[in-house]
Amino acid sequence: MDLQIADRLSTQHDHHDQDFARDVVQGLARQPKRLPPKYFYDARGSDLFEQITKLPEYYPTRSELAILRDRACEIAALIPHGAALVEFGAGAFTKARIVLGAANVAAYVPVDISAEFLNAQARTLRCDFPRLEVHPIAADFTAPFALPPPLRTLPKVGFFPGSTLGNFEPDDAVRFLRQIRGILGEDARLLIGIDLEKDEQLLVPAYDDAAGVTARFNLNLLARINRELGGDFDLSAFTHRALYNEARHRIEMHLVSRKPQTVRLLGQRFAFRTGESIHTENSYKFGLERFQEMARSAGWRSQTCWTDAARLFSVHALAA
Ligand code: AVJ
Repeated sequence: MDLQIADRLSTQHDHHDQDFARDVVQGLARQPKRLPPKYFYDARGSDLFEQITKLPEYYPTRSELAILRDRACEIAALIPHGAALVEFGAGAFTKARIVLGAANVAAYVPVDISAEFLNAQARTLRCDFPRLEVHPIAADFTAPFALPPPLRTLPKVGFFPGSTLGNFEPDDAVRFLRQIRGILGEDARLLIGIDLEKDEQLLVPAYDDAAGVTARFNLNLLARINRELGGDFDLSAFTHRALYNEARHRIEMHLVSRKPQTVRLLGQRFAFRTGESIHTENSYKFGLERFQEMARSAGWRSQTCWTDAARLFSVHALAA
Protein backbone atom coordinates (compact mmCIF):
# COMPACT_ATOMS: atom_id res chain seq x y z
CA MET A 1 0.00 0.00 0.00
CA ASP A 2 1.26 3.48 -0.79
CA LEU A 3 2.36 5.64 2.15
CA GLN A 4 -0.21 8.37 1.78
CA ILE A 5 -3.04 5.82 1.96
CA ALA A 6 -1.50 4.09 4.98
CA ASP A 7 -1.17 7.47 6.66
CA ARG A 8 -4.76 8.39 5.92
CA LEU A 9 -6.01 5.04 7.17
CA SER A 10 -4.05 5.22 10.42
CA THR A 11 -5.52 8.62 11.29
CA GLN A 12 -9.09 7.42 10.86
CA HIS A 13 -10.74 5.94 13.90
CA ASP A 14 -13.78 4.51 12.28
CA HIS A 15 -13.46 0.99 10.89
CA HIS A 16 -16.18 1.65 8.34
CA ASP A 17 -14.14 4.52 6.89
CA GLN A 18 -11.07 2.30 6.64
CA ASP A 19 -13.02 -0.44 4.92
CA PHE A 20 -14.52 2.12 2.53
CA ALA A 21 -11.09 3.57 1.62
CA ARG A 22 -9.59 0.12 1.09
CA ASP A 23 -12.53 -1.22 -0.94
CA VAL A 24 -12.64 1.87 -3.19
CA VAL A 25 -8.90 1.84 -3.91
CA GLN A 26 -8.91 -1.93 -4.55
CA GLY A 27 -12.04 -1.78 -6.69
CA LEU A 28 -10.78 1.04 -8.92
CA ALA A 29 -7.41 -0.71 -9.34
CA ARG A 30 -9.17 -3.79 -10.78
CA GLN A 31 -9.82 -4.46 -14.42
CA PRO A 32 -12.76 -4.05 -15.06
CA LYS A 33 -13.24 -1.45 -12.34
CA ARG A 34 -15.90 -2.10 -9.72
CA LEU A 35 -17.27 -0.69 -6.47
CA PRO A 36 -19.33 -2.59 -3.85
CA PRO A 37 -23.04 -1.61 -3.80
CA LYS A 38 -23.19 -1.54 0.02
CA TYR A 39 -21.53 1.90 -0.14
CA PHE A 40 -24.55 3.41 -1.91
CA TYR A 41 -26.26 3.86 1.44
CA ASP A 42 -24.88 6.97 3.11
CA ALA A 43 -27.54 9.46 4.33
CA ARG A 44 -28.05 10.91 0.82
CA GLY A 45 -27.99 7.46 -0.81
CA SER A 46 -30.53 6.06 1.66
CA ASP A 47 -32.79 9.00 0.92
CA LEU A 48 -32.44 8.44 -2.84
CA PHE A 49 -33.17 4.74 -2.36
CA GLU A 50 -36.38 5.64 -0.49
CA GLN A 51 -37.32 7.75 -3.53
CA ILE A 52 -36.52 4.81 -5.85
CA THR A 53 -38.95 2.57 -3.93
CA LYS A 54 -41.75 5.02 -4.82
CA LEU A 55 -40.96 5.34 -8.55
CA PRO A 56 -43.62 4.11 -11.00
CA GLU A 57 -40.99 1.95 -12.77
CA TYR A 58 -39.57 0.38 -9.60
CA TYR A 59 -42.04 -2.49 -9.06
CA PRO A 60 -40.21 -4.57 -6.35
CA THR A 61 -41.16 -2.61 -3.21
CA ARG A 62 -44.78 -2.09 -4.20
CA SER A 63 -45.18 -5.74 -5.24
CA GLU A 64 -43.60 -7.11 -2.06
CA LEU A 65 -45.71 -4.84 0.17
CA ALA A 66 -48.82 -6.09 -1.66
CA ILE A 67 -47.82 -9.72 -1.03
CA LEU A 68 -47.11 -9.07 2.67
CA ARG A 69 -50.45 -7.25 3.14
CA ASP A 70 -52.56 -9.71 1.12
CA ARG A 71 -50.95 -12.74 2.77
CA ALA A 72 -50.44 -11.33 6.28
CA CYS A 73 -52.74 -13.95 7.87
CA GLU A 74 -51.11 -16.87 6.08
CA ILE A 75 -47.67 -15.53 6.96
CA ALA A 76 -48.66 -15.04 10.60
CA ALA A 77 -49.89 -18.64 10.73
CA LEU A 78 -46.37 -19.85 9.84
CA ILE A 79 -44.76 -17.85 12.66
CA PRO A 80 -44.63 -19.74 15.99
CA HIS A 81 -46.27 -17.88 18.91
CA GLY A 82 -43.82 -15.86 20.98
CA ALA A 83 -41.12 -15.97 18.30
CA ALA A 84 -38.18 -13.61 17.85
CA LEU A 85 -38.26 -11.93 14.42
CA VAL A 86 -34.71 -11.13 13.24
CA GLU A 87 -34.50 -8.76 10.27
CA PHE A 88 -31.34 -8.51 8.15
CA GLY A 89 -30.98 -4.88 6.96
CA ALA A 90 -34.06 -3.44 8.64
CA GLY A 91 -34.15 0.13 7.22
CA ALA A 92 -37.37 1.91 8.19
CA PHE A 93 -39.13 -1.29 9.46
CA THR A 94 -41.97 -0.67 6.95
CA LYS A 95 -42.25 -4.31 5.90
CA ALA A 96 -41.62 -5.69 9.41
CA ARG A 97 -44.53 -3.63 10.74
CA ILE A 98 -46.91 -5.58 8.51
CA VAL A 99 -45.62 -8.89 9.92
CA LEU A 100 -45.54 -7.58 13.51
CA GLY A 101 -49.10 -6.33 13.19
CA ALA A 102 -50.39 -9.74 12.07
CA ALA A 103 -48.27 -12.30 13.96
CA ASN A 104 -47.79 -13.03 17.66
CA VAL A 105 -44.12 -12.01 17.94
CA ALA A 106 -42.45 -11.57 21.36
CA ALA A 107 -39.22 -9.89 20.23
CA TYR A 108 -38.04 -7.99 17.17
CA VAL A 109 -34.31 -7.84 16.39
CA PRO A 110 -33.65 -5.36 13.57
CA VAL A 111 -30.04 -5.53 12.33
CA ASP A 112 -28.84 -2.50 10.39
CA ILE A 113 -25.54 -0.74 9.75
CA SER A 114 -26.93 2.76 10.29
CA ALA A 115 -26.95 2.98 14.15
CA GLU A 116 -28.55 6.39 14.60
CA PHE A 117 -31.42 5.74 12.20
CA LEU A 118 -31.89 2.26 13.68
CA ASN A 119 -32.21 3.48 17.27
CA ALA A 120 -34.65 6.24 16.28
CA GLN A 121 -36.82 3.68 14.44
CA ALA A 122 -36.66 1.35 17.47
CA ARG A 123 -37.93 4.10 19.81
CA THR A 124 -40.97 4.77 17.60
CA LEU A 125 -41.70 1.07 17.22
CA ARG A 126 -41.68 0.56 21.03
CA CYS A 127 -44.42 3.21 21.32
CA ASP A 128 -46.51 1.54 18.63
CA PHE A 129 -45.98 -2.02 19.98
CA PRO A 130 -45.62 -1.59 23.78
CA ARG A 131 -45.66 -5.34 24.51
CA LEU A 132 -42.99 -6.12 21.90
CA GLU A 133 -39.37 -6.45 23.03
CA VAL A 134 -37.34 -4.45 20.50
CA HIS A 135 -33.66 -5.31 20.44
CA PRO A 136 -31.80 -3.39 17.70
CA ILE A 137 -28.32 -4.54 16.65
CA ALA A 138 -26.22 -1.90 14.87
CA ALA A 139 -24.00 -4.03 12.66
CA ASP A 140 -23.21 -4.97 9.08
CA PHE A 141 -25.73 -7.80 8.68
CA THR A 142 -23.40 -9.68 6.31
CA ALA A 143 -20.95 -10.28 9.19
CA PRO A 144 -21.84 -13.10 11.61
CA PHE A 145 -23.38 -11.83 14.90
CA ALA A 146 -24.77 -13.48 18.03
CA LEU A 147 -28.35 -13.09 19.21
CA PRO A 148 -28.82 -11.49 22.66
CA PRO A 149 -28.85 -14.32 25.29
CA PRO A 150 -32.43 -13.71 26.59
CA LEU A 151 -33.78 -14.32 23.09
CA ARG A 152 -31.88 -17.54 22.41
CA THR A 153 -34.60 -19.76 23.86
CA LEU A 154 -37.40 -18.25 21.71
CA PRO A 155 -38.38 -19.76 18.36
CA LYS A 156 -36.52 -17.80 15.67
CA VAL A 157 -37.86 -16.37 12.42
CA GLY A 158 -35.49 -14.58 10.04
CA PHE A 159 -36.81 -11.79 7.80
CA PHE A 160 -34.84 -10.73 4.71
CA PRO A 161 -37.15 -8.78 2.38
CA GLY A 162 -36.46 -6.55 -0.62
CA SER A 163 -34.53 -9.08 -2.72
CA THR A 164 -31.35 -7.77 -1.13
CA LEU A 165 -30.00 -11.31 -1.57
CA GLY A 166 -29.87 -10.41 -5.28
CA ASN A 167 -26.88 -8.16 -4.57
CA PHE A 168 -24.75 -11.21 -3.66
CA GLU A 169 -22.84 -13.31 -6.19
CA PRO A 170 -24.50 -16.76 -6.40
CA ASP A 171 -21.84 -18.51 -4.25
CA ASP A 172 -21.97 -15.74 -1.65
CA ALA A 173 -25.78 -15.92 -1.61
CA VAL A 174 -25.62 -19.63 -0.71
CA ARG A 175 -22.99 -18.92 1.94
CA PHE A 176 -25.10 -16.12 3.40
CA LEU A 177 -28.25 -18.27 3.54
CA ARG A 178 -26.23 -20.92 5.38
CA GLN A 179 -24.86 -18.25 7.75
CA ILE A 180 -28.41 -17.05 8.57
CA ARG A 181 -29.28 -20.64 9.42
CA GLY A 182 -26.24 -20.73 11.73
CA ILE A 183 -27.26 -17.50 13.49
CA LEU A 184 -30.90 -18.52 13.94
CA GLY A 185 -30.21 -22.14 14.88
CA GLU A 186 -32.26 -25.36 14.67
CA ASP A 187 -35.97 -25.18 13.85
CA ALA A 188 -35.63 -21.64 12.52
CA ARG A 189 -37.84 -20.18 9.78
CA LEU A 190 -36.90 -17.62 7.16
CA LEU A 191 -39.18 -15.22 5.29
CA ILE A 192 -37.33 -13.89 2.29
CA GLY A 193 -38.31 -11.59 -0.60
CA ILE A 194 -36.91 -12.52 -4.02
CA ASP A 195 -37.31 -10.60 -7.27
CA LEU A 196 -38.44 -12.73 -10.23
CA GLU A 197 -37.00 -13.01 -13.71
CA LYS A 198 -39.11 -11.12 -16.23
CA ASP A 199 -39.10 -9.30 -19.52
CA GLU A 200 -36.17 -6.96 -20.11
CA GLN A 201 -38.71 -4.26 -21.09
CA LEU A 202 -39.97 -4.23 -17.51
CA LEU A 203 -36.65 -4.86 -15.77
CA VAL A 204 -34.40 -2.22 -17.28
CA PRO A 205 -36.65 0.84 -16.66
CA ALA A 206 -36.87 -0.20 -12.97
CA TYR A 207 -33.12 0.54 -12.83
CA ASP A 208 -33.10 3.43 -15.32
CA ASP A 209 -36.16 5.51 -14.48
CA ALA A 210 -37.41 8.45 -16.53
CA ALA A 211 -37.02 10.91 -13.63
CA GLY A 212 -33.32 10.01 -13.29
CA VAL A 213 -33.48 9.10 -9.58
CA THR A 214 -31.56 5.83 -10.05
CA ALA A 215 -28.91 7.73 -12.04
CA ARG A 216 -28.50 10.15 -9.12
CA PHE A 217 -28.38 7.18 -6.70
CA ASN A 218 -25.60 5.55 -8.76
CA LEU A 219 -23.63 8.81 -9.19
CA ASN A 220 -23.94 9.58 -5.47
CA LEU A 221 -21.35 6.86 -4.92
CA LEU A 222 -18.79 9.07 -6.68
CA ALA A 223 -19.98 12.12 -4.70
CA ARG A 224 -19.51 10.09 -1.50
CA ILE A 225 -15.97 9.12 -2.55
CA ASN A 226 -15.22 12.80 -3.22
CA ARG A 227 -16.67 13.84 0.15
CA GLU A 228 -15.28 11.12 2.39
CA LEU A 229 -12.05 10.14 0.66
CA GLY A 230 -11.06 13.47 -0.91
CA GLY A 231 -11.57 12.21 -4.48
CA ASP A 232 -11.87 14.54 -7.47
CA PHE A 233 -14.48 12.70 -9.58
CA ASP A 234 -16.24 15.03 -12.03
CA LEU A 235 -19.80 13.67 -11.79
CA SER A 236 -20.78 15.23 -15.12
CA ALA A 237 -18.07 13.15 -16.85
CA PHE A 238 -19.84 9.83 -16.00
CA THR A 239 -23.18 8.42 -17.14
CA HIS A 240 -25.48 5.97 -15.43
CA ARG A 241 -26.09 2.74 -17.35
CA ALA A 242 -28.41 -0.17 -16.48
CA LEU A 243 -28.52 -3.37 -18.55
CA TYR A 244 -29.95 -6.86 -18.23
CA ASN A 245 -27.35 -9.61 -18.46
CA GLU A 246 -29.68 -12.41 -19.51
CA ALA A 247 -27.07 -15.21 -19.41
CA ARG A 248 -26.35 -14.41 -15.76
CA HIS A 249 -29.95 -13.50 -14.83
CA ARG A 250 -28.92 -10.13 -13.44
CA ILE A 251 -29.40 -6.40 -13.81
CA GLU A 252 -26.04 -4.61 -13.90
CA MET A 253 -25.51 -0.98 -13.04
CA HIS A 254 -22.47 0.87 -14.35
CA LEU A 255 -20.99 4.35 -14.31
CA VAL A 256 -19.50 4.96 -17.75
CA SER A 257 -16.73 7.48 -18.43
CA ARG A 258 -17.76 10.01 -21.09
CA LYS A 259 -14.14 10.86 -21.99
CA PRO A 260 -10.52 9.91 -21.31
CA GLN A 261 -9.78 11.18 -17.80
CA THR A 262 -7.71 10.63 -14.69
CA VAL A 263 -9.23 10.70 -11.21
CA ARG A 264 -7.16 11.32 -8.07
CA LEU A 265 -7.96 10.08 -4.60
CA LEU A 266 -5.94 9.07 -1.53
CA GLY A 267 -2.70 9.86 -3.38
CA GLN A 268 -3.51 7.43 -6.22
CA ARG A 269 -4.41 8.11 -9.87
CA PHE A 270 -6.99 6.10 -11.76
CA ALA A 271 -7.13 6.44 -15.57
CA PHE A 272 -10.36 5.98 -17.54
CA ARG A 273 -10.79 5.43 -21.29
CA THR A 274 -13.86 6.81 -23.10
CA GLY A 275 -16.67 4.31 -22.49
CA GLU A 276 -14.80 2.54 -19.67
CA SER A 277 -17.15 1.58 -16.86
CA ILE A 278 -17.16 1.15 -13.11
CA HIS A 279 -19.46 -1.80 -12.35
CA THR A 280 -21.37 -0.67 -9.26
CA GLU A 281 -24.12 -3.24 -8.74
CA ASN A 282 -25.57 -6.61 -9.71
CA SER A 283 -29.18 -7.36 -8.91
CA TYR A 284 -29.80 -11.07 -9.54
CA LYS A 285 -33.28 -12.27 -10.55
CA PHE A 286 -34.65 -15.78 -9.96
CA GLY A 287 -37.28 -18.21 -11.11
CA LEU A 288 -39.30 -19.63 -8.17
CA GLU A 289 -37.75 -23.06 -8.53
CA ARG A 290 -34.21 -21.82 -9.13
CA PHE A 291 -34.40 -19.89 -5.85
CA GLN A 292 -35.86 -22.86 -3.96
CA GLU A 293 -33.05 -25.04 -5.32
CA MET A 294 -30.48 -22.53 -4.06
CA ALA A 295 -32.15 -22.34 -0.63
CA ARG A 296 -32.13 -26.14 -0.46
CA SER A 297 -28.40 -26.24 -1.18
CA ALA A 298 -27.95 -23.89 1.81
CA GLY A 299 -29.87 -26.20 4.16
CA TRP A 300 -33.36 -24.65 3.96
CA ARG A 301 -36.58 -26.47 3.08
CA SER A 302 -39.14 -24.55 1.10
CA GLN A 303 -42.49 -24.38 2.95
CA THR A 304 -44.56 -22.03 0.79
CA CYS A 305 -44.11 -19.13 -1.55
CA TRP A 306 -46.38 -16.32 -2.66
CA THR A 307 -46.27 -13.97 -5.64
CA ASP A 308 -48.21 -10.80 -6.48
CA ALA A 309 -50.98 -10.98 -9.09
CA ALA A 310 -48.64 -9.82 -11.88
CA ARG A 311 -45.97 -12.40 -10.82
CA LEU A 312 -43.29 -9.75 -10.59
CA PHE A 313 -42.00 -10.58 -7.09
CA SER A 314 -42.00 -13.50 -4.64
CA VAL A 315 -41.92 -14.05 -0.89
CA HIS A 316 -40.69 -17.45 0.30
CA ALA A 317 -41.23 -19.18 3.65
CA LEU A 318 -38.33 -21.53 4.40
CA ALA A 319 -37.69 -23.89 7.31
CA ALA A 320 -34.35 -25.09 8.64
C1 AVJ B 1 -31.89 -2.97 -2.41
C2 AVJ B 1 -30.47 -4.38 -3.68
C3 AVJ B 1 -32.81 -4.81 -3.59
O1 AVJ B 1 -31.36 -4.43 -6.46
O2 AVJ B 1 -33.36 -3.61 -6.66
C4 AVJ B 1 -32.48 -0.33 -6.63
C5 AVJ B 1 -31.05 -1.79 -5.03
N1 AVJ B 1 -30.38 -0.45 -7.03
N2 AVJ B 1 -32.21 0.41 -7.71
C6 AVJ B 1 -32.26 -3.69 -6.09
C7 AVJ B 1 -31.31 -0.88 -6.20
C8 AVJ B 1 -30.93 0.34 -7.94
C9 AVJ B 1 -32.07 -2.86 -4.82
N3 AVJ B 1 -31.79 -3.74 -3.64
